[in-house]
Amino acid sequence: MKLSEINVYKVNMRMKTPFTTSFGTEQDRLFLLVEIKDENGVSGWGECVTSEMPLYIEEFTESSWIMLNKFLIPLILKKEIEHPDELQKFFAPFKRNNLAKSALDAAVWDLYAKLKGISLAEALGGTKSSIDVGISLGIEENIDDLLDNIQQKVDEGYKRIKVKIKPGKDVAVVKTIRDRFPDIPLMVDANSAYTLDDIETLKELDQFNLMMIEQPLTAGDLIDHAKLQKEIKTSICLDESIHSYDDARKAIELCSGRIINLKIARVGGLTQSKRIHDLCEKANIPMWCGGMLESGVGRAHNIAITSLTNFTLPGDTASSSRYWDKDIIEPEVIAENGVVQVPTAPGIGYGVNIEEIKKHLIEEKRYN
Ligand code: OSB
Ligand code: MG
Repeated sequence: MKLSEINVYKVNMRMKTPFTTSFGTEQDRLFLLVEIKDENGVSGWGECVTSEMPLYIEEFTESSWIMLNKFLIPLILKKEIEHPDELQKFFAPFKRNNLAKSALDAAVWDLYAKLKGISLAEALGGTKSSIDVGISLGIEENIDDLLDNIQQKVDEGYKRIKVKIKPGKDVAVVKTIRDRFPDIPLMVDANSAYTLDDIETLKELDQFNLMMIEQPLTAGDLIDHAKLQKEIKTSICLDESIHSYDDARKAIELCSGRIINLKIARVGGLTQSKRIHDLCEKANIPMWCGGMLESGVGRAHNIAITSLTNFTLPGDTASSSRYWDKDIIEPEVIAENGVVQVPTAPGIGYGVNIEEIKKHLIEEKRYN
């Protein structure tokens, strides 16, 4: 396939409700979309899931915009390749910037599957025809609002509820949730807000029968996570700590946690996601697919990767309507009773609505 034309779109989409984590609140999603066309005009799509500010990860929308336009797109424009894995050798000299690399990788994978006439899930080696999903709920000022949110999502059938925590909004919040919902599959996500000095607080969470605690400590702290995991019964799940195959390998070797949240973008795309999937499968480390408040484009890629066998735990890929009044794909992603059907049409299996993208467009660049 020839990567004949590449378009990058900077868009701003407002979510229905603000989303609050230990690192901040976001409602306007300023992110990038990438479209790669072959010589016959067939399009593959990818999403660069950055935010306006580098709070979750060091990349942010303006940095990835520069990374893509100045460095990454010129490397691959007009190149003839056989398989998406070949992008790795082009990207290798440039350090990290995984969210930007992932957008191109994902678009090339979509294009590749479309040209083969198979679904992206099949191209990746996925075998599940449907995936189980949970939902991630932000921190609320008022605990009754959080309880109402949980009740609503439990009623909608989501397979597990994840709530965000931070120091001062942890043990008491989880206790209130457990008192009201004694049996729901429940987990918490700290987004790196704690240190080993907080070990007593983190131990207290053991009493609530949580499925896991996601990323309690700083991203680089694989050793401290291993120390913590020895002291608490609840399984640690790593999110921000895993940027590469080697991060996953080291985390497994050090016993820094028992579960991995895989985000396609954080590890630099689908080729790397598959490698990490296979590593975790061999090591008996269960996985699930995390979310970055994606539009339908990124959501479609998440569904495809989750069709692989070792994604044994429900992920964060909720319905489009949980985030958007109107998504940019057709049909929208729908979780029915916590189950999303994996599309069988070629590529991501959803149509991309250019007219809808135009409504949110801030800036675009075209290369051909
Ligand atoms: O830590 O998983 C996270 C959203 C933005 C940045 C980081 C995270 C999240 C979520 C939301 O938890 C997942 C989603 O619904 O897309
Ligand atoms: Mg997380």
